[in-house]
Amino acid sequence: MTKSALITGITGQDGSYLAEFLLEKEYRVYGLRRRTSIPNYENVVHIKDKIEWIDGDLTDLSSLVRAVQESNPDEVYNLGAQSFVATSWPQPIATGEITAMGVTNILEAVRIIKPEAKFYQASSSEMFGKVQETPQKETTPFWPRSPYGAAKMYGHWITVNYRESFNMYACSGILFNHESPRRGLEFVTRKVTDAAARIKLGLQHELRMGNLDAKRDWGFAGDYVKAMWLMLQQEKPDDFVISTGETHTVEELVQIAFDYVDLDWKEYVVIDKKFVRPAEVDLLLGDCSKAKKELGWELEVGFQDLVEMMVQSDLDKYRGVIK
Ligand code: NDP
Ligand code: GDR
Repeated sequence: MTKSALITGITGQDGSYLAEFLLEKEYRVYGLRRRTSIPNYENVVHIKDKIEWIDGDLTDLSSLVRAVQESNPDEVYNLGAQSFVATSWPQPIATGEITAMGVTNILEAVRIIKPEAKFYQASSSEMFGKVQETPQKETTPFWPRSPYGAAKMYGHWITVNYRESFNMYACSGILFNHESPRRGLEFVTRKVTDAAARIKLGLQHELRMGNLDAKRDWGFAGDYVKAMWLMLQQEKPDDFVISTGETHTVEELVQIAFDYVDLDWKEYVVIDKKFVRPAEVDLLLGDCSKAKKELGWELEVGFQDLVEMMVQSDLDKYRGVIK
């Protein structure tokens, strides 16, 4: 029988890869889209006609109730969020309403309309925040360092609570940073790969950056959405860390991107306080052995290949524009 999935955040990076993955598995895919002044289908333009669109917003419970009614889903993936950490300081309340309370809204819609649907919550390694243990795993205590991290921590625990209180099949994936050519331009990987391509082509002359010493565990989004699906195919719901088990500094990221276009990054990168955060997460490094063992999840794309794939994609994009 054809399965149905409802995805919030389908226009974002992960939503687009997950929708592709589920369509290949012959799911009926419903996507929640919110009203924007200019429609944003860049990531899903190639599959737009295969998605059943439902208008709604994570801050509007009534729209979510209708979305669950209309889609009658077997699986619900809650990927929608105000997901940019830096914006969570100037917009802490909106971040809380969407990224924290939005999770309760969608859980309530599922509980009221279709409590037997399986539910995935997009939790984040940002919840670990201040380093207390490395590598970080499912049992590592949380100490979020931003309004975003605090909001995600609420979303994580409310998901666990709905599982324990209402016996719902609700899982939380604690995903470490994952990137792709579809990553938003403000996130550090895409900002760097886009700049390396533009500087190489003479379209930009410098790259203004914040903290180059921060360390992240960066994987490929295409690999990570498979883990989301796997979490909903198990006998019992549970929470899993998804990561590569490698950490790199922002400086290493910059170096690989500029090396790929044969440029010396030191000639172009300027440190600008504007991009330094009020509080930083210094080191993220995940231990995903539980996911490997219990889900059989495996990573396919490594860090260097990921950065080079992104620079190449940005070069191709601008070469197309220049033509
Ligand atoms: P993106 O920022 O690319 O996508 C966010 C999505 O959320 C967009 O589709 C956006 O819609 C939607 N959205 C924003 N506000 C609302 C709202 N009020 N109602 C409904 N939808 C809304 O994020 P990613 O794809 O990178 O991440 C997916 C999820 O995973 C997020 O929850 C993120 O916090 C989390 N996460 C991401 C990680 C990563 O490294 N990528 C790591 C760990 C967790 P629109 O297009 O209209 O803006
Ligand atoms: P992050 O991703 O905050 O880890 O959250 P981001 O790419 O924004 O930052 C990573 C690290 O790079 C440092 N940095 C800069 N970051 C940006 N954006 N711009 C800069 O100029 C810059 N210079 C240095 C940051 O200080 C930080 O240490 C991402 C998001 O996808 C979240 O939604 C997700 O939950 C987490 O990953 C896991």
